[in-house]
Amino acid sequence: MASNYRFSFGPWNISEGADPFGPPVRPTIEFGKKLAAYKRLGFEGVQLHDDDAVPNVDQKSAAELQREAAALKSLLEGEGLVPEFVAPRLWEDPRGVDGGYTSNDPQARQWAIDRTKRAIDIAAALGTKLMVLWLAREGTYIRESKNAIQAYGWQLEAVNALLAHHPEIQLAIEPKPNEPMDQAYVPTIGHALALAYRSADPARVGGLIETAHARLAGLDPSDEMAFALAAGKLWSVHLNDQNGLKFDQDKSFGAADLRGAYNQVRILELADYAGTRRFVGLDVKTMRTQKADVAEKHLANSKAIFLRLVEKVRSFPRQVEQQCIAARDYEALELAVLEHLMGK
Ligand code: 3MF
Ligand code: MG
Repeated sequence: MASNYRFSFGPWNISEGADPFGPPVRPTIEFGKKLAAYKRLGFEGVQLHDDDAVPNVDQKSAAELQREAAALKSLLEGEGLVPEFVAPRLWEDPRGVDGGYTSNDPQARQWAIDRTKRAIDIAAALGTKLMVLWLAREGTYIRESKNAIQAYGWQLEAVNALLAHHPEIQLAIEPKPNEPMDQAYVPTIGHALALAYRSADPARVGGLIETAHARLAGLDPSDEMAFALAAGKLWSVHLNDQNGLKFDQDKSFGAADLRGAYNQVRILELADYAGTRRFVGLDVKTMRTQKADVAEKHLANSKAIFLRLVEKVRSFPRQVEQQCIAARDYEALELAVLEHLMGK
């Protein structure tokens, strides 16, 4: 049965559209309406930024945070939904403009840590242990603007401060090599896990691999996943697709590289990722200029393609694979894979 995976997406995956050159093409949809889409589209998990969960996080008292997070928890329960993770949205605040944890400004660094502690409190109140850190602006536009050695030290100090804030919280670092920065400080899962093992509690620091981010780093997403899986540290994925080295496209899963998508599913199957009960997260956006009435299809389509690829992985003739590997006949293996994908 290919139905044992759990799927999630974030409210930002139903979006206004637009590109840097044009106006919005779809109306804003309020959070409550987006929540209603989850069950309709066959999703159980909700990925949340801290301010998706509690708007204006910085202005709220601890009691307000608790109350609003508790209200969201019951709203989600009412819809039969589970919060997968909370991620601090540092990159949209003016204080985070030059990075949070690695800003040259000590006040900005302190704000980033404090804000993330609030995000942790929200996660705890919602009943999830998973905190995702996409280190959006931790990096530089020009190398001369920061001392990168010092910045990596600050990044580690921030991770340790967050681990100390809550004894059970788990940090999944979502590496991305660029955008919004020219160069990010933690561009790959190798960097993320090196940081994890240098932290005060390596068991509580892992990773999340996004297909497009790995592609932007010139790496194979399935091998990035494998690196984390081998260490027991793949705590979520953001499946999507990316057509070459350009802006982060967040295309539907399999849309640009179907065989690459197959290989990501294959590696998740080899690791029995479904058995871990961790979510298969999507981080997909509909095409920028699509009209509102079709602007949810990318989510259902990505999930459907994933499940079709699970069937493809499970039905691949193992004997052929073994024979080809034993004979070191990779040409035959490649043809068998292509024919299998094309349905011969
Ligand atoms: C950017 C991303 C982000 C993260 C999200 C959760 C807006 O490229 O992928 O999506 O996934 O912030 O950490
Ligand atoms: Mg992502």
